[in-house]
Amino acid sequence: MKSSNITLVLRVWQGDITTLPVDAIVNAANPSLLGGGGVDGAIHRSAGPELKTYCAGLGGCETGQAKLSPGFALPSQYVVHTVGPVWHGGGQQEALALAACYRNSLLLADAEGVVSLAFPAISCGVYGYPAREAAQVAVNSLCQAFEDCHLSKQIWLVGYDQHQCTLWQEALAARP
Ligand code: AR6
Repeated sequence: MKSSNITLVLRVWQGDITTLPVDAIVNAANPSLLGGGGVDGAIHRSAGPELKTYCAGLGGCETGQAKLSPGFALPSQYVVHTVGPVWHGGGQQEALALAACYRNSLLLADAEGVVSLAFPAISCGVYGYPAREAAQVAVNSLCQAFEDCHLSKQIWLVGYDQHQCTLWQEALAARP
């Protein structure tokens, strides 16, 4: 049964997620898990080639799911790879898929003993999800999923730019 004295702290941080010395960072990957552009490219570059070799053995990842790897040369011990939905206008259950990314990433990290965890704005770059709506989905999903965690969490919501940080702050202010 869940202990009542575990705590959730959500904070916003601006910068390159690959520099954060947290237990785990989350990657906004694609279904191949073999790397790409955006934050995925940055994570693979910073982790080194061992990450791609390791990910090749993971068998890919479906949208909304999450898979774990070591961080290799990153300051973080782990990378949680998740695949966000491609935005098609909102009528293809994109919000459900995005919520699943945050939930499954958090629960996978919790099962591995992770306490400090950093998320980028999943799907808000190449995949085109409107960033304001995505931030609300993310914060709601994390707060709900924390109910099923066994360890306290310090979660960093990372914005690469100031605008994304403002959207994270607004979503936190409106959290349930
Ligand atoms: N640190 C923090 N945030 C970053 C960084 C970084 N180093 N680099 C970019 N962002 P995206 P997606 C932000 O496109 O939309 C890849 O090719 C960025 O400003 O990385 O989920 C994958 O392989 C944006 O707010 O991910 C997939 O094919 C957010 O990270 C596809 O892109 C997400 O942008 C996934 O697209």
